[in-house]
Amino acid sequence: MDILNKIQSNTGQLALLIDPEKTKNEEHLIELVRKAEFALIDFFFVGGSTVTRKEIETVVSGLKKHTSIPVVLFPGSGNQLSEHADALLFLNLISGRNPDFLSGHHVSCAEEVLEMNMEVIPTSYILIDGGKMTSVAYVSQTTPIPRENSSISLKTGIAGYLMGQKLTYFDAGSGALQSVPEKLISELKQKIDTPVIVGGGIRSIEQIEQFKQAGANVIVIGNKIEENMDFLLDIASYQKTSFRAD
Ligand code: 1GP
Repeated sequence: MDILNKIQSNTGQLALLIDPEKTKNEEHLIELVRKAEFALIDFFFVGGSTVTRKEIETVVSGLKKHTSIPVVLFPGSGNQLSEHADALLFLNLISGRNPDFLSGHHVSCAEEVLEMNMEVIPTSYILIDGGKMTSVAYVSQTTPIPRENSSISLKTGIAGYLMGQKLTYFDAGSGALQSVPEKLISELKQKIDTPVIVGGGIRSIEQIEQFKQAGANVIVIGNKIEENMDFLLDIASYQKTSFRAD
């Protein structure tokens, strides 16, 4: 199954975000993979705001060597590519007005991406204020949408859909103090037929369950697992009980 189909196929799937700048060595990566497999993680996302191409290549190749969990590029710039990944989120940062993140990076890597023959998923990337300045807001030089203003967030999501994006990613930014409001996801899904990814500041099983109930297809967790890899064991127990309940 291709990656977009897999994303669309269910709600409450989990992605583990790996920022290659924070991956210590191969042993560390292998331990992460083993625990992620035990926790039935659905995807690895790889990317970061200031990661080099070499760092991306090293982590993607390492993952492909040690696991069959799909690896999806979540790039912070046009050079965060690896032909070994299974898919690329071709992010359009439509909550911002910085032309580099609307089309500039895309133009600079276009030929290379085409030649890679990889699944490319056009994605509306929408930043929502998460209570602090995040790296993604700083590096992209864009202003996130105010958290309480769901009307702007919804209109932005609908605009992305009308522009032909295949996926909507609401992100409060890595390390956000507050995650995206869950009701934004259910409200958007009532209006348009789009798969939704949500991330930024998700640090508990309760939040994961709330986002699943709201209809999020993929819930992304980065920081919490960087700080405490054993959170994957809590996820494993959650997965067992939630599968039993389904
Ligand atoms: C950030 O959505 C991701 O782009 C994940 O955020 O690191 O806060 O989990 P966290």
